[in-house]
Amino acid sequence: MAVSGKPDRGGPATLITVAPTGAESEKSAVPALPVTLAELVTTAKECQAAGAAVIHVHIRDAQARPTLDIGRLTETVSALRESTDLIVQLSTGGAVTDSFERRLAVLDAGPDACSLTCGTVNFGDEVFMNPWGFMTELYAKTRALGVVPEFELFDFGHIAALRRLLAELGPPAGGHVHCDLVMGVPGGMPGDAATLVQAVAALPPGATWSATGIGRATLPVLFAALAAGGHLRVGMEDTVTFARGRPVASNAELVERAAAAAALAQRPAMTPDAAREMLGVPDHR
Ligand code: KMH
Ligand code: ZN
Repeated sequence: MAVSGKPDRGGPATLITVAPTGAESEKSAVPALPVTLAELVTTAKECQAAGAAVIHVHIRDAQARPTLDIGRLTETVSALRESTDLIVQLSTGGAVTDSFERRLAVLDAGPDACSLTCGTVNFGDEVFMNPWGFMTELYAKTRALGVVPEFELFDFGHIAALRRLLAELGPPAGGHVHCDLVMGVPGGMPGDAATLVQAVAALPPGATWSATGIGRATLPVLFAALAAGGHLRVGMEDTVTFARGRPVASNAELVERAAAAAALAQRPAMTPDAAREMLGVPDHR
């Protein structure tokens, strides 16, 4: 798949983020899930070759359980930087069981970028907690350390909270606002075209955005995002089913599919360098 990319904001190229692991699926149930550092690095290289420019990272411990261990996170950032050109975005969401303290400490691993969820949301049978005080503390830390945040928006109220955050605390590190609409979580906004169009209309002026659909929402959200001029996030964090009855074989095939759809839409996959320029991410390699 051709990878190109004029870096102009809102321009023709499509930023593809891969979220390869997440914190929810179990390795025993999903053997293709990358859970070791070696598996993650291999996945990252394959996904870059397929058209990804950003990697959204959750890591696992030696038993393949989600962890925010700072030593492992630091090692992961270094390994991904050495082996790929991808922008390394660490998750500050972690798992629903992670404490605010540990989630704030993620930034000490020195990533290029991080996720920052703009509000609490029901998350299936669980609750993903992001109260205002935590959001502001995390945001202030991103600004102090120069880590570029990506604002994760699971529901419409999160867009209002993002606007308040920017108004009260100022612009993010890098100076540019980039959001990710996470659609189709049970408890968040649904993953359909009408909802996507409404959400995009409510974003702060000048913001760029990607979208991801969870599970069955994957393809409707992917096509709606391309049609509406947005960017894409795909990966096994968000879906482990490629087609009805057919498990995902690798993250790379999800990126390949996204890059093929973007190319068909005449908006080919953006290079990591072009993505750095669009997002205001310094090159730490
Ligand atoms: N694992 C979810 C509870 C993020 O990475 O910032 C939260 C999540 C969002 O995945
Ligand atoms: Zn995540």
